[in-house]
Parts: sequence; structure tokens; C-alpha cells
Amino acid sequence: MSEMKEATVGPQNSSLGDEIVGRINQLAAISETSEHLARIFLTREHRAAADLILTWMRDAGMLAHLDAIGNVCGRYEGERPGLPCLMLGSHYDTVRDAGKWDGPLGLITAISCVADLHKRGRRLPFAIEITGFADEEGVRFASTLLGSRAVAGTFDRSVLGAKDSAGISMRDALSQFGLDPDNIGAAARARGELLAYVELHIEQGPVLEAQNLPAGVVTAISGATRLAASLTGMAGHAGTVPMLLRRDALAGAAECIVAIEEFCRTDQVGLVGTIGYIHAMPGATNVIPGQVSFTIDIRASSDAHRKLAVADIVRRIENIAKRRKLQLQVDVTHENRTVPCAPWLKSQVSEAIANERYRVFELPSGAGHDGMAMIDIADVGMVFVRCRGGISHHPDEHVDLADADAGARVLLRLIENFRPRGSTG
Ligand code: HGY
Ligand code: MN
Ligand code: MN
Repeated sequence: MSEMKEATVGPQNSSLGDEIVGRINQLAAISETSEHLARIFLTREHRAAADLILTWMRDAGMLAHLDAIGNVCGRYEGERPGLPCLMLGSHYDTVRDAGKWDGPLGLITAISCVADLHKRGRRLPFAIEITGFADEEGVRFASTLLGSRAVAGTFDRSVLGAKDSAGISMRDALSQFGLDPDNIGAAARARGELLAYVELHIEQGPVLEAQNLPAGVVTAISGATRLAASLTGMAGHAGTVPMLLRRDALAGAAECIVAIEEFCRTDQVGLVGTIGYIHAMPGATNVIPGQVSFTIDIRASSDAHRKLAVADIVRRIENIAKRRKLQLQVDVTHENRTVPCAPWLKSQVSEAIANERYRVFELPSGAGHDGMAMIDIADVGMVFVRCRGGISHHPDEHVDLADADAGARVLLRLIENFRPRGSTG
């Protein structure tokens, strides 16, 4: 339970940044191991983090609950009960060996902004809802945005059969977590209930730092394709099989991986390709690998370019597999289109940044975010906050206190000055 801060006398109560940084550290302590931060969907750490966040939401004057897929959901009523809401949020799951800001900064900042309104007894002409999404990274079951897709009503029930590395299906993991896999539809929200979805997130890139700015306006979230590839050759004795008679799946995978890297590096419009995971079997020093599986993550600023690139990459690795007499299986595990941020929200984010006396700067997001799912039920806006060296998905990920505070002041201004689409106010 987070101790409530003593009300400070003197200048405005303690900076929002202080509370946010304290809670970032508190949440980061909830991890699979103490050496490397990992908080994975439907694990003990997921449950402990949800309990802590729900407490923070309630301390901020919100009604709060865990929804049907494990998202944490808080609601702060407006001037009168039942008004449509401005939804804020971000995710609280992490990658493996993660930084502590990717996801939690947006969620904790939103809660601190509502707590500030609550402290002042401020009620707005709309409700505020905050959603902490349970699985944006897709670490456990390969497909991603599971929490936000459930809220958007686009959850694909076929992924319930997906298995994690221990062979546990999502269906069983949900049941073991205490959730009903057949009730995920209960998390879905109707489009009319949300006035907009706005997410604050670390930039995860070096641009704001290069611009010497603490915050920026996000223009669009780049689309992504994730593929699962497997190569099957022939396992054999490392000492007796002549090189020319081998069907070495790992050597084949290595050639594919270098070919993918080369293809993306020589692309002229910023294509990025990543092989984040590889597993060779049987995995013994003196055995020629007979089976290899690896993941491919391809992103581009335009969907058309990304799709052409994916088709070209698959063709290239098919040719390599054929020449090496390996069997290749490639499956798309996740596909997200590029999502534009709504112009009317971009202008309100810009206004909030300008009101905080920062230069307004627009930039796209190369990283994926829950807005890619939330676009199906609401217009999406995003605020980026500078992170040191642009480092992310790494334990060195860091946000300075001053920037956490700046991001919170921008978000609080955006909330207090928010006008629904089309209103003249
Ligand atoms: O992979 C991404 O872009 C996000 O961090 N899930
Ligand atoms: Mn991430
Ligand atoms: Mn993220």
C-alpha cells in the first residue's frame, strides 16, 4: 500500500514528478526476479502490480476494478455521474530485462493527475477513466495489445489457444489467474462511452533529447508485423557428418538473419527489422541443430512499404531454405496498421505543451502502443516524454525527475482544458 504523502505547506504541493518517480520505483520492485525487471501477463507479478495500482487509483478518488482480461480500470466521475469519459492510460506489463518507465510512466502520471484534481476537489464536464493494460508487449503469447484489444472489443478469441514457452495456453493461464477466458467480451467498451483516448509514454528514441525538449506531440504510431519462423533440417553428429552433407538449421537461420538485416539496412525509407528471439534444438554442442525457431519484427512508417518488405523478406528466406534443403514455416503472429493521432487531439496536446512554455515539436512513434487497438473505439492522442539517450527495452531506460514532472504538468493541462471533438469551448 503506498503511503499517502503528507500535504506540504508552502509552494504548490510537492511536485507531481516526486510522486510519479516514487511510484515508478515502487512498481519496478514487482518483478519476476530482482536482477532483471520482467512483469509478464497473468503471472504473480501481474497480480501484485494490479493490486498496487488499484490502491493508487482508489487513493486518487477513483472507483477501480480489475476487468475481464486483467486490465486495471479506474473512473473519476465528472460534474455529474455517468458522463462520457476521457480515457487515459498505458500498459503495466514489461518486456524481459526491461526498463521501468515503458508503460508505467503513462499510467502512473495519469493517476497522479487525477489525484491532483481530487485533492483540489475539481470535477470536470466529463469523467476521466484510466486503464492500465495488462499485456501490450506480447511477451508471453507472441500476439500483443491483448488488454487494449479486449477494451476495444477486437480481442481475437483464437489466441486463447496460444501457448507460452512452458506450453501453458492463454486459456489455462487466464483460468489459473482467476479470470474466465469465456468472459473477455465483458471488458469491451462502446465507442460512445469514450470522448478520446490519450496516452503519455516515453519516446523510446533520441529525438526529444536531440531537440532539448522534455515533451513532444506524437503524429502517428508506426505499424508492425511480427512473424514466427522455423527451419527444419537434420540433426546429426558434429564430428562425423561432412559439411557438404549437412542440413544445418542453425547455419541456415544465421544466413536468413543476416539477409534480413542487410535488406533492412539498405532500405531507403527507414525500414527496421529485428530478430529478437532464436531457439536451436536439440541444443547440444556436439549435435548439428536440426530445428530452429526465430521471431521477425518488421516496421515502417507506411503500411504499404512494410507489407512489400515483409513479402520480399519471406521470399528471400524461402530461397535460402530451398538452397540448403531446409523446410521453412513462417507464420504472421501479429500485424498492426499505422495509426494516425487525431488532428484535434494533436492540437490540444500542442496547446498543453505550449501553455507549459515548451516549444511544440511533433514526431512519429516507431514503437507500438495501445492506441493501435484503442483507435477502433476512440480517436487517439499521445504525449511523448524525453528519455535519456532514447534508451528503452533495456534496464538503463531512464527519465529525469524534471521531465517526469514536465510530462505530468502537460498531461494535467491537457485534461483540465480538454474539449471534446467539435466543441467550440
Ligand atoms: O514493440 C513495441 O513497439 C512496443 O514496445 N510493444
Ligand atoms: Mn515496450
Ligand atoms: Mn510501451
